[in-house]
Amino acid sequence: MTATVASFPRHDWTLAEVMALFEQPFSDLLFQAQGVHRQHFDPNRVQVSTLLSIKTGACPEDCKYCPQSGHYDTELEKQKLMEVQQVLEAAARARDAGSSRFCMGAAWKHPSARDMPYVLEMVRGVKALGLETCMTLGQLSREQTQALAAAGLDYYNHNLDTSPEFYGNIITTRTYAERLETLAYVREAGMKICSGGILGMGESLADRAKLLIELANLPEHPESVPINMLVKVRGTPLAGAEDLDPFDFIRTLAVARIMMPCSHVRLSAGREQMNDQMQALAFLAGANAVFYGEELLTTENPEAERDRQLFRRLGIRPEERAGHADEVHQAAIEQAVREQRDSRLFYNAAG
Ligand code: SAM
Ligand code: DTB
Ligand code: SF4
Repeated sequence: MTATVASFPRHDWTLAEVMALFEQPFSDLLFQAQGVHRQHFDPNRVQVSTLLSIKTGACPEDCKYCPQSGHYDTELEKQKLMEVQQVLEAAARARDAGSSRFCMGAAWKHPSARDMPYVLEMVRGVKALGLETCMTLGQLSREQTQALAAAGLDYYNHNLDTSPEFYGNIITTRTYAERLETLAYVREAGMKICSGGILGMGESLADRAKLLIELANLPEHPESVPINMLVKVRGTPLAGAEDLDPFDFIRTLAVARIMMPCSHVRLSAGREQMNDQMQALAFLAGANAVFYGEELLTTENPEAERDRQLFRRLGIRPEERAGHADEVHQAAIEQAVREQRDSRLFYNAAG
């Protein structure tokens, strides 16, 4: 028997309730999650974002999963902050390939005052291309957050990664409280939040439940909830982590969908290691966003062609860009034309 859970946004989830969701038989859980999903979304639309690493490697943080941490020898090619023009060229390519959002990531503990003007220029430029903008730059001060919002940044990605209890096993150079503070600044500045975590780092089922509770019990749910499957990178302390049971990964997507019914749940890192059947199950569990393009930040993502074929075989269409209510009418019309062209382009190459 499937427990009845109201599918409106709640912020008072208890551990017992969430554990009960996880412990349901797999089919009951997926049925419930798909029911919630259909109350709030077109089940055959998936939001597509493209990632770009704008500053790569040599990060002072010691996140045990991350190929970009300067604490581990991962044979990664380091790269200084990219030129603004190069970033805009990559964004234009992502737009023409059918992405609606461009996410720029930097391997920083926090942005420096010297780098901020370039970062703000990137936001303005990507926005002017008609794309939604997202950045993930580490910890932000209140002033930096306000400046990013003023430049037109739509989303800030800042993951909680795991439960507060397990956090210290994975990262020792920053605290959970600091992560929450940055998220609060992002909200205060009126931006949308992208925050989620990683599965497969040796955490328990209760840790997964507690991560989702942290996210769902925020004053407002993050608009985007990335659920990453650990990509095991040689040289990182988690390179030899035990494989995650694929059904446990799918269960977590389903529970996230039920707990945050109006959020986009993003099937994030790890898709390259998943077969098509597993990705189809992820969409059935309520995942409705992915990263699109051959590379995540530094590791592989499925080839664009493989994704186009998968979407076609499953009858999935990419979500169109959100309309900008504050833009003039003419700009809205031009955007609609571009969107039509972009979604055609997304399929054309698949023939
Ligand atoms: N430095 C910034 C920060 O940590 O907030 C932004 C970039 S960081 C690479 C963005 C996110 O990528 C991390 O929070 C983590 O969830 C995810 N990530 C990094 N390495 C990963 C890996 N090997 N497997 C899965 N997810 C990973
Ligand atoms: C998120 O949660 N996953 C993305 C994005 N936010 C920035 C990053 C995944 C990184 C995977 C490892 C890499 O490619 O370096
Ligand atoms: Fe640095 Fe972010 Fe990687 Fe942590 S996850 S080491 S903060 S780039």
